[in-house]
Amino acid sequence: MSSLSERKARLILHGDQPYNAEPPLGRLRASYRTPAEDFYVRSHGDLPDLDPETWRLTVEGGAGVTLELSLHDLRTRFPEATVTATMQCAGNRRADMRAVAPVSGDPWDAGAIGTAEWTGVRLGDLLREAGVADGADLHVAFESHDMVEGHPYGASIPLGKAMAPETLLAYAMNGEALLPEHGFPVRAVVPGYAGVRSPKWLRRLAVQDHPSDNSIQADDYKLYPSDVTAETADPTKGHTIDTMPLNAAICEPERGAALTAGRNRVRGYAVSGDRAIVRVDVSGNGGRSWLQADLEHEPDAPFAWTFWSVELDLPSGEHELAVRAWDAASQTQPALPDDTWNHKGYLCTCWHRVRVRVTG
Ligand SMILES: Nc1nc2c(c(=O)[nH]1)N[C@H]1C(S)=C(S)[C@@H](COP(=O)(O)O)O[C@H]1N2
Ligand SMILES: [Mo]
Repeated sequence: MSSLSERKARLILHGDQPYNAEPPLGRLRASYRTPAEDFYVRSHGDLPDLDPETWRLTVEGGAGVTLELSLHDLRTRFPEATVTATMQCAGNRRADMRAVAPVSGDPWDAGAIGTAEWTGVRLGDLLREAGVADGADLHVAFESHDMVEGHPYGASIPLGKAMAPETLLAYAMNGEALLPEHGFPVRAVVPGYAGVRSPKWLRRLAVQDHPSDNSIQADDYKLYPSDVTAETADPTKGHTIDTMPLNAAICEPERGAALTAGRNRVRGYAVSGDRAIVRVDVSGNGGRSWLQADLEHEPDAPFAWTFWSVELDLPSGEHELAVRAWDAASQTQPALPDDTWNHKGYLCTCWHRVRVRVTG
């Protein structure tokens, strides 16, 4: 395994402590499954250094049942499950929103996203073993080993999503043990939900009748209307970001690229929390006209992104390329970052626009 500092050097760094970084978009688009060392890292606190031999997961289930599981227990007491799914930060593409008006948080480009083959155990299998029944109006609250402003990281998901077959406690990513920055030895993977609900470095989980009261769950990752400010935000009124909305990005060419007149290939990704991508439109003139891209999607991976590509015939001059996707509910994306601007800069889903200069 490469060292953490070697891996950091591969990525575009937003912060060192906490460590936050994303890959260049061309590299992100190079493989459908993102290699672990090219996968964005979003951390709120320290990167815990955990010993897999002594690591234990405490599970507080229904009816007073408490399980204490080692990594060996997870691997041997439950069937192994593998899911190819996209993980995406709610702040992906925040930089575009920041161009409208100031927002808090790191200025992520379109690289706070990645897709991996996650292997572990189904959270539902473990919860059933802990005496939890399907269907009740309950929540699964996770607690992690990293410390965020003096408290352990914590978040929760509704029990229904915890019981869904796609939701895992993962110990491997693309067939290898998790890297330390991606949650070694065990993290949650909640496909279709914002990355914040997939806690890394798990320590404990509990079934309870209310969402986690950890500030990550209770205060952060809420969607507000555009007239709400940091001073007026009331977290009890903000919408909790769970399922991710429809989004798409151009990965190649990169912003400001110098191209040669004629046919140029444009490539990117499209993604929707829990719906299929049915169409991707690409424009070479800022959205005045559109061509349909070819789509590439892995079969049997409903929670993974769609790769797309199209050839545009570009004359000399300055052009604005744009992309918008359509999902299985026939919905598409807003045109401008202004349309959904919020002071936290979450869920920037407007048409992704890339200016290029074409000569010759
Ligand atoms: N324990 C813990 N889990 C966490 C986080 C964190 O800071 N601590 N960040 C969350 C957020 S906001 C995202 S987007 C994803 C990012 O996962 P990755 O760093 O493996 O890409 O992890 C989530 N799980
Ligand atoms: Mo995130």
